Amino acid sequence: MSRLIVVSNRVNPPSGKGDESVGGLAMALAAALREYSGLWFGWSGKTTPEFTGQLAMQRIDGVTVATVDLEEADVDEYYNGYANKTLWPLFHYRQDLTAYDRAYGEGYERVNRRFAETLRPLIEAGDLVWIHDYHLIPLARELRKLGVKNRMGFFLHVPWPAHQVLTTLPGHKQLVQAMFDYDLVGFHIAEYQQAFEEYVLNEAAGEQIGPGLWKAFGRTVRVGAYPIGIDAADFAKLVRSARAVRMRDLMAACTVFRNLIVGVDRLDYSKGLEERFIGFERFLADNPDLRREVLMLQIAPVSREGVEAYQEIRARLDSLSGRINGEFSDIDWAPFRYVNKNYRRDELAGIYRAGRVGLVTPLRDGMNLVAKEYVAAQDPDDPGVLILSRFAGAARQLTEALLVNPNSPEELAEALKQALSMDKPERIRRWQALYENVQREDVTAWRDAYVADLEHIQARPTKLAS
Ligand code: GDG
Repeated sequence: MSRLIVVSNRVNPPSGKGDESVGGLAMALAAALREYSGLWFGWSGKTTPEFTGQLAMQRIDGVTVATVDLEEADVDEYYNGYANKTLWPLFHYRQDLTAYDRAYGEGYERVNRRFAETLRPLIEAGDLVWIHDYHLIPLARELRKLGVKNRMGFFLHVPWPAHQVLTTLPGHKQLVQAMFDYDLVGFHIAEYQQAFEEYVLNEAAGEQIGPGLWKAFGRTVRVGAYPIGIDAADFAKLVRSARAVRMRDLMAACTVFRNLIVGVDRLDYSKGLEERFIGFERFLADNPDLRREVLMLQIAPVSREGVEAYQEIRARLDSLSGRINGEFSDIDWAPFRYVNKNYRRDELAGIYRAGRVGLVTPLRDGMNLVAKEYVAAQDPDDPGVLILSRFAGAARQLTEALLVNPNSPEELAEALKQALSMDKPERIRRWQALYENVQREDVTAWRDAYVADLEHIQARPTKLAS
């Protein structure tokens, strides 16, 4: 088995002490690396007055991690800038929030160069290099410039947008060209892969030269869909843990004679939180008879606070949650609990289990692991109902959820009503189909499928005559 080097912007394997960072990528990579004698490289999350390329190496929970500090300008232009103010909103179809600032693009290129120079000495012959997400698209190109011939793969955790959207980005061609320095490019679902292929056909005069094999810019790259999953076995253990059971009991005590509707999301505009709150408000307005029978709990730990759009959405959610409780609460009862705290994973498992309804309604989401965690946490004899946005990648797999358009308050309100009145046999039937998928297509299956494909690519494609 080749050694695996995983690269992502942030390197944060769970410490095992319950103080995990929030985010799907960290969860998935930690699980993926556990079985490989490998290395995880990325930014430490810290800044230094001047970039030195000094590596900090440590072992965390069985994983060797190597991190490097960045300059403040790097964080502004690369992380907060090009990654989170340009590519993140654009790839989630939020052109209204996309900053097209040349300095951000320059910072992005600079940091990818710096990462390449720092990582280069750690790469040995035969290593597989697996680079993750939109922060690091040009990293293979920079490593190739430094003479790295190893097999290198890229996996995109967010959606790949339609080519009409991508072409609004100045420098889009350069970005896509950089993907041809990889041997394998992976997406969550076929829809994103097809959007990439359409770009290659329409904008790069590329051609398909075999199944999943594309030629453009004088190079070839293999592309494929690899739907990410959760560590289902680990989650099953978490649900049985003492903390999870206590949390479930606590939630049950808070909802005597009431049904719990639960949402858990990083506080991000892509997650459809405003639309979800408005949908719940509509449900309360349309169903006076059911109102007192529900409690909605939304957990939304804050993220990316250095980006204005996140400060703005936080303020809007504060005001919306206040409005809903102000409008519908009684002296002995309030319909909505909105919490910005970060919970331990075992506690989250207990909260999911207590939820009669899991409300997962992003406007766009590469995959969405919360939907899968909610399913994994349910009681097989009395499971809750998953309401899922059709615009989450997970909707392609979790087809027995109640699939909704998250932009429609009416659809959300109707789905809530349907979920709350669903009889037990139907809940069990739907849940069994969902759980079968969550177990089968788990994080191990994802990692194994991707790494096997990368390993089977013989050598780096040579430059073709175009
Ligand atoms: C990106 C893509 C794709 C949430 N609150 C707490 C907490 N979380 C954990 C959840 C889940 C993770 O964060 C969120 O994962 P998602 O997949 O839902 O979303 P993103 O962070 O946006 O992830 C996404 C993913 O990458 C993987 O490819 O699915 O589409 O956007 O695991 O449980 N964890 C803890 N406390 C919290 O309060 N400990």
